[in-house]
Amino acid sequence: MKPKVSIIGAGMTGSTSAHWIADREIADIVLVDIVEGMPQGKALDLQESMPVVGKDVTIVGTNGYEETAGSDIIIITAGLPRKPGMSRDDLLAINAKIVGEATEKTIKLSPDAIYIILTNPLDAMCSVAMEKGDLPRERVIGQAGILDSARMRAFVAMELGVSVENINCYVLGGHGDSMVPLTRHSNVAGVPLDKALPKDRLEAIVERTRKGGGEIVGLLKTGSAFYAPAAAIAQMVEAILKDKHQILPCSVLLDGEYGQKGIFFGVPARLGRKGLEKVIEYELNEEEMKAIENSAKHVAENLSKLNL
Ligand code: TXD
Repeated sequence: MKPKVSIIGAGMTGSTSAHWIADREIADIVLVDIVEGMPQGKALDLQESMPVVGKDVTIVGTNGYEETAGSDIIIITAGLPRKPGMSRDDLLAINAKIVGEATEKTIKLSPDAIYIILTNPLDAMCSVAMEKGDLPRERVIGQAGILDSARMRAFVAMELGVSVENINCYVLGGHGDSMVPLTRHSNVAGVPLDKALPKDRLEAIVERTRKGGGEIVGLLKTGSAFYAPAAAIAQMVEAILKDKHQILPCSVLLDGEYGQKGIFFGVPARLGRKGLEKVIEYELNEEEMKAIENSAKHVAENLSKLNL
């Protein structure tokens, strides 16, 4: 029997995650949404594409939760996305309610599931899921850092005309405009970014990375990014289900690492079959630590508004 992954919220990111996960042939998938017929329609359409791509995966769509029973992983994307002019934080109260309910309903039917959270504001929503599901730290992981790092990698690749596979970038911190792109730890085939690019070009790439989500929202006008966030989700799912012990930038609950405690925050995290295995701590200089503290302050402020 294949592992089972349930995705709560079958909108843009949810259904695209289903697509990327199905294409990796790593799990059967359940898509849940409150919109009648929509998850069923998307699941059936995706199921009908499987013969073409040659993948044996079952995809089910539903408006209820019964079908999610016994899931290995629950992915929560349910909630509202940003509209132009909105910050991720504007979504706080409404999405906290949605994520809280989705966690309470799913944990009853899948008591051992690992939760991957996508809904914004991301770091605060991870805290909501942990609290409502009474989950241990290992089993709640937020997706943000893979996306932010991938954006930076894409921009560097475009700038240098080099394969994306040669480019390693690490963006840490909260998933917001205060995120921390670590240029000193990022490199092109081993050459540090500050040696591979002129200072002004590197600064422009850092700035574009920080505003990367807003750039897409501004273009789409009716929603936010979905291909890249969903690809990131699929990478996390594979790292967990295949017990890869892969180090990926993810939002996890800190317990003293990077000088922070009690908040979900983007850090390099080693993922395996039990979820979070270890937080990797980089040696940071004073300037980088300051940027981390500033970003952590923002996440903590958001969290305090929720009264969890
Ligand atoms: O990197 C990241 N963390 C992010 C986060 C990248 C992209 C999107 N990010 C956030 O994910 C975004 O700001 C939103 O908070 C969520 C979902 O974004 P998406 O683009 O997928 O939004 P959609 O297309 O509107 O889909 C949301 C779906 C929609 O179909 C609703 O009907 C459904 O969520 N929804 C629910 N499903 C189940 N149960 C409940 N209660 C519910 N409420 C809404």
